[in-house]
Amino acid sequence: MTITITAFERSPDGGKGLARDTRVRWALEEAGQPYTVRLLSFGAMKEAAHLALNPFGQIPTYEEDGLALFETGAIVFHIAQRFPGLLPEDPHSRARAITWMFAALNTVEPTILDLFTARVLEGDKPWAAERLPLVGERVRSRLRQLSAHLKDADWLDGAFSAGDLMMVSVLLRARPSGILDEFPKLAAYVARGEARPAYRRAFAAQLAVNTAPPPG
Ligand code: GTB
Repeated sequence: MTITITAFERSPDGGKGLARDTRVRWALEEAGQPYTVRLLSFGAMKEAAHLALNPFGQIPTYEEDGLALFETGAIVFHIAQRFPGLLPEDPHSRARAITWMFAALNTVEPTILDLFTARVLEGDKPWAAERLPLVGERVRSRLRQLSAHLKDADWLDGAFSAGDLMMVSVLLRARPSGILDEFPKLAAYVARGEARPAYRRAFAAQLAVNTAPPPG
């Protein structure tokens, strides 16, 4: 069985691990599964061959023995179901870990993406100064709630799971704004995720791609 994922040939973040292939690489590393990476230019992502894998022309995608997936939620969930190490065996604990994956993607990530849009993509618009505090406050509200749940625990629900993998991946995107560091328990939670050997391997692999000299 060969697993192939797609990633940016050159990520806009220069290899800080913020592009979404990092969470898929991390899941594969946690599961101990080897994988190969097909690197794509922005142009190639919009060509028919890639659109057949992801109709939205985005990375990452995941291929394994005739199965093709897109959406990191679906990909990480598939990896976690297929291989041991990312979801608990006990049915209730498993359902709760899956709930945290959805919470990361549906309840926390949208606020953080809005903040990125407001700060980076729309930062020069005339209305940006008015909008930014509102968007920032929505992120703070979610992080306050998440921090109140986590308290001083290492992980969201007992042992590390795909729920933590997804939540840490999502929270990392809030760090450049400085808001993550306003919540020391969450900043420490993210640091625990980043310290995991599997995360470090995933981060190093995407960094190597993004710091390699251009081909030719
Ligand atoms: N919901 C989808 C998923 O979870 O898989 C979203 C996938 C997605 O947004 N992919 C982005 C993409 O392909 C790359 S990760 N964008 C190109 C396009 O849409 O044409 C998003 C991303 C990009 C850059 C940074 N960065 O520079 O920090 C971080 C994250």
